[in-house]
Amino acid sequence: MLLNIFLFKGKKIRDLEDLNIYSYPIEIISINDKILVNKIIKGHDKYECWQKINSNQFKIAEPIAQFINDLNIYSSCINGKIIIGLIFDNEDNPYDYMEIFKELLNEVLNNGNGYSFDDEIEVDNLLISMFIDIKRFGDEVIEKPPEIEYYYQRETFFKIFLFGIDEVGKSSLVRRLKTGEFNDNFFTPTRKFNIEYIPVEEKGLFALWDMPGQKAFRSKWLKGLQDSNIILYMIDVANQRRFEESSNEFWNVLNKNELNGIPLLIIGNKTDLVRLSNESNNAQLAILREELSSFYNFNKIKNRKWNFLFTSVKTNFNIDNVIPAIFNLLSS
Ligand SMILES: Nc1nc2c(ncn2[C@@H]2O[C@H](COP(=O)(O)OP(=O)(O)OP(=O)(O)O)[C@@H](O)[C@H]2O)c(=O)[nH]1
Ligand SMILES: [Mg+2]
Repeated sequence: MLLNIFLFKGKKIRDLEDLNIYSYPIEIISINDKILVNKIIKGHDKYECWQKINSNQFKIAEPIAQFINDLNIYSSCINGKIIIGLIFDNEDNPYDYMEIFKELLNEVLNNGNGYSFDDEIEVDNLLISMFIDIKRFGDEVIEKPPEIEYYYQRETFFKIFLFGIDEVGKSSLVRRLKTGEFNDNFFTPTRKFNIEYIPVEEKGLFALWDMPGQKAFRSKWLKGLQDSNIILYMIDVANQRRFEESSNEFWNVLNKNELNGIPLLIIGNKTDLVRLSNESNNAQLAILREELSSFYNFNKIKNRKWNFLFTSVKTNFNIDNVIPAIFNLLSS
């Protein structure tokens, strides 16, 4: 399984004082690991990597495999200036990934659009999109954990894409579904794509993609959406101040043509924070539902099956209905 992707960049790659290291999704290699960094760079010494390049095309050297400090590293050198590498689980064979690694690099760098390594956002995007593509290739083509393989064979593997602005309760929902737990003080904004596998009895295996909701990460949502079987959009119904922002983000994504036809479940979470007098819960929720509907223009949702569900991850309200609601949409 792919664990990490990293990139070294500097005016002179061998000058560690001037070297920048980027990684995704976690920092495994730091500039302070001088010996490790040096060894990775030196690994490319013997090969064509450091030759001069005289063309506009990026030259991507054959990747080399190294095993350093217990890390299974597979890296390639680009134009003698940049090293991009993958870190795998120790038991993985990096050569299984040779073709896809080279192909993806070529696709991104030599597509005629003039890739710039000077633009940090481009570098970030390169790492994230390659990470996702290589990981997907690994999960789907090379090594499926037995459990996942079983579900693939039975064709009951579902990718569920969960998004929404920050702090609405997405990660809390995933944790609730996976472990049954909820922790009030568990406020840890998600910073990376979080993928949890949840087997659902007699139905199949859910791969729940829990997206980070903070502004800086929203441009990455579209990266993760590919191949989703259903999309889930979560709203914090108690936080009216952010309805407008949330509605804008909702429509930004829904308006993408490639998502036509993909079913949608909208989850109105944190009902426990909306003051409801117990006896008339249903009537009050119906009113709230109407308000949300007109605010978010739910009536404009076209080209897909969709549904709406109120929940409280905190009190467990309707949590048991989340998976049935998903299956209803998937199976009709
Ligand atoms: N009262 C109440 N609090 C909730 C509920 N669901 C989640 N929370 C709390 O809301 C906060 C944010 O929850 P998260 O699950 O981290 O939110 P998120 O949508 O994953 O946020 P990002 O990862 O930043 O996008 C946490 O403190 C949770 O405990 C709920 O139903 N009711
Ligand atoms: Mg989260």
